[in-house]
Amino acid sequence: MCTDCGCPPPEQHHHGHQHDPKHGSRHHDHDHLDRGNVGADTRTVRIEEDLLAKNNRLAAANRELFRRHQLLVLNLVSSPGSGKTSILERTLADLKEDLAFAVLEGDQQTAHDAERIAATGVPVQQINTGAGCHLDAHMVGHGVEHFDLAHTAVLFIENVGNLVCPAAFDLGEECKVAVLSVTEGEDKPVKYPQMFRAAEVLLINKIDLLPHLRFDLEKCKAYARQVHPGIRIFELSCHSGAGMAAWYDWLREGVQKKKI
Ligand SMILES: Nc1nc2c(ncn2[C@@H]2O[C@H](COP(=O)(O)OP(=O)(O)O)[C@@H](O)[C@H]2O)c(=O)[nH]1
Ligand SMILES: [Mg+2]
Ligand SMILES: [Zn+2]
Ligand SMILES: [Zn+2]
Repeated sequence: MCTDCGCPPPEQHHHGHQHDPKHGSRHHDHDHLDRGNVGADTRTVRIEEDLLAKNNRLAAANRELFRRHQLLVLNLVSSPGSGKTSILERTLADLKEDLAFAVLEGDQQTAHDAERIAATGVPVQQINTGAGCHLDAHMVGHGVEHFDLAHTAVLFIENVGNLVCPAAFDLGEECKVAVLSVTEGEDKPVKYPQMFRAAEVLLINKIDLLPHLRFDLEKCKAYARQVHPGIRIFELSCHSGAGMAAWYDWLREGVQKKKI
């Protein structure tokens, strides 16, 4: 949770715009919390709940917007460097003729990932969170204002690299897709169970490196299923292309389900 790790609360993000609460789900009201005199533990807990409640309200508005546009929205979560942007680059390059994509890129600083995505020709918007360690529903609600959602089938949200905080924040997505690369150690699902419980899908990336590592793939999958029975697991390498076809089939299936 942000209040534990010290990232600034959303209300420190000031707006130069007005929101019209009557104007559908793209616009939301901002009943900013009074954060004065935070000190007592009970008050801290209370604010944590309020922040999450506010986030959940904005996430519900995002979800309604995405539903209206029959949009498949996937929230990519992982530690830094597992290969989220690389998986996106390869996926977009391979599927962009068949499916209309848009990408929201979350990072504390820089537009490096947005530049990598822009090179594929897919619409992309960078969100910099500054000291913040996760994206929240409010940032996503504004981020998607830059896209033509009526002509988009899949929105990828690349979250800030962090296996802890993004687990707690609903963005209005269809589901979280966790990426774990084989260089990170097979025990991460049991060390960060909240994240792997929150994710419906797990992409085990960089399997091209397995011959060089001591990484027990079966144990990793067993750990993931221990914290989340039924989690959907794909083993792949976006460098070699191994296993990408099954991930693409899952994506296409998800898009089809949205059209029903
Ligand atoms: N060997 C190998 N390296 C990969 C693979 N996917 C990503 N990488 C490398 O991992 C590093 C981090 O990738 P990046 O996509 O920036 O990760 P992100 O921080 O999760 O977005 C880069 O040096 C990539 O080239 C893969 O499938 N195999
Ligand atoms: Mg990235
Ligand atoms: Zn945090
Ligand atoms: Zn706003």
